[in-house]
Amino acid sequence: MSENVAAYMLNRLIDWGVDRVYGYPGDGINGLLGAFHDVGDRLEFVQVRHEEIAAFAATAHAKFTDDFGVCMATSGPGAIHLLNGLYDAKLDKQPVVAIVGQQPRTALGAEYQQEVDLVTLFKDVAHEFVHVCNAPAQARHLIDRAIRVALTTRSPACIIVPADVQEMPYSEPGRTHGTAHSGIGYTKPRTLPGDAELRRAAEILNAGEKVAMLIGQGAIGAEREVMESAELLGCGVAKALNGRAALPDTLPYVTGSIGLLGTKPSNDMIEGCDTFLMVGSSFPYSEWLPKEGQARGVQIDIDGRLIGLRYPMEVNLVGDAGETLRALIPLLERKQDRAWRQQIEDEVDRWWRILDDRAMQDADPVNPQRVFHELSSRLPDRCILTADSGSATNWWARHLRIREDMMAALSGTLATMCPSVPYALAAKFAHPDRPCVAVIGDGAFQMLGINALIDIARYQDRWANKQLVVCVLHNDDLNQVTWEQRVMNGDPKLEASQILPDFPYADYARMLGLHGARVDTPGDIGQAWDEALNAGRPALLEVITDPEVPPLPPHIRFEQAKGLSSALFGGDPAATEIVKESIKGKLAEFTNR
Ligand SMILES: Cc1ncc(C[n+]2csc(CCOP(=O)(O)OP(=O)(O)O)c2C)c(N)n1
Ligand SMILES: [Mg+2]
Repeated sequence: MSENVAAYMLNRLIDWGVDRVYGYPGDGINGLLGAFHDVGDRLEFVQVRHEEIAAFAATAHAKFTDDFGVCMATSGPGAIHLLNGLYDAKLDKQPVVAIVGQQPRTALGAEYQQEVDLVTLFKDVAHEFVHVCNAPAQARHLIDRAIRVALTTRSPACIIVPADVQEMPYSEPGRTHGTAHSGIGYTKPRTLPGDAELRRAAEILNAGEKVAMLIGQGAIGAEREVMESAELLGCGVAKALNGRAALPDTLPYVTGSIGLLGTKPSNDMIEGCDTFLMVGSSFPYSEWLPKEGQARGVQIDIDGRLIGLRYPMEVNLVGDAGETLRALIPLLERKQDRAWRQQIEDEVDRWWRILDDRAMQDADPVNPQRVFHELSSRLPDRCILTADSGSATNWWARHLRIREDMMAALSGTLATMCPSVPYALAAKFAHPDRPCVAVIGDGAFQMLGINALIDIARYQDRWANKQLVVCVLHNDDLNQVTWEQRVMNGDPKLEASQILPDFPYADYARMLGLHGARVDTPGDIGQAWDEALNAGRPALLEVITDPEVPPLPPHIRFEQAKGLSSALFGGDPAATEIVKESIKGKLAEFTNR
């Protein structure tokens, strides 16, 4: 018997090198699921607790490999559940292919059960490619194109396969009018700007006296080139969150993250620079970039649609970060005057001491900064770090000294809650030999982490290296938003929307057969990290942290200070504690001169 459309599609994925599909079943994809019997262990269906986890995992697969991720869900509700994870891929520019079922063609238009207009549903998130497989002969080019479009445009692509088409016998497209005859394979192009543009860029960079560099995820893999150009330019390098692991924090001129979650050296460097070089980043917040007119700008970005968007650059170099820097380096003159560079290094050195001090200050019961401070020196070699969206993202962005050969990811642009545990799952599947540390707030853990931890428990035996720690910051609060309400809007904490129900996170992990530890004393954190990292199985570290330690930017801007004071005077239930904690943080800056 000839293979059906579903089996053909799976085999085609295998031919493209796919070996894992994250998904969840439903009768809309019964044909595809049945076909997994035909392909045996050449393609694995990794069942996760929620379609959103599947989409996050596929996104993370793309983030942690050079490849694309694949997720699969049933029609209607399953497809809808994928959306948030697919938007994460879209906004962070990751290639993901989503394959979803649909009701049989005979039912469509009949207000049938689970009938959702899936093309319209996916039209925004997968705007580069969303198509329905209406005839067997389409299967080949739909798979080929979805993958190639996802890789070329670095975005999600979606194929919708009605249930009846999945079961139809596959037939190759005839050599007739109205058919397509696609093939397999994709090679990344070398993209490099022209010589004249490179020379203009070099002129600007050579003329500058105080150069600042900002790198993002596009600089991942271009570490050597970034280091060499930073050396020549005598500049410091700030990192957008998605480029957190592009350059080690152990280099003395790396100023760390930028923006609301950023560091003071990054802020000072940007405020003081006369020349601005942005590489592979689309960092959005203009108030943290140089003022218009302050600095001459050069940008390198692979995507011509995005370049020149955040700051009016004099030269926009469309090209791959590594390739373009390699071509630029011979044109750069080494800055003789190293005073600017020295000033940056001194600031960076001082800032790390401030952070150490801040982390060691008392809080009630545990200062969240201490959790990251203790982890930083214990990060295993080659470890993969994942973070969620919440107050912990601030500490993750500032306090961890990322070293060479590590990877890090979070939902940088969508900034959605919940990716951190699904990302960790996908990290382990993609790199079973590497340690992984995921951090997440209690709100996000209650939202989806609880479910994703079941997946970690289930699949743990598959991974050669068992080091996987999920650290939950237990503060009984949706803390990041509580602070945003205070600082941005000047509103006191609204307890009805902000306070979380209690949950025994460590007990829960133990119930799942994992190592679970609960810490409520600052002095115990170091040992708890050691035990969790060496438990011989995945672990959950629950730390009871103080929600009144302000995750404020290094330089509170006037509007934010104004907002905070009106929140405190407006009857915030924690006003006194906040004032105490904020003053302690500020004092650390003055005592570390
Ligand atoms: C899906 C989603 N819903 C809501 C938000 C808004 N939001 C951002 S951070 C946050 C609070 C997260 O709380 P928690 O996970 O407990 O972390 P904490 O800030 O307390 O450390 C919320 C509600 C979001 N980013 N994503
Ligand atoms: Mg919380």
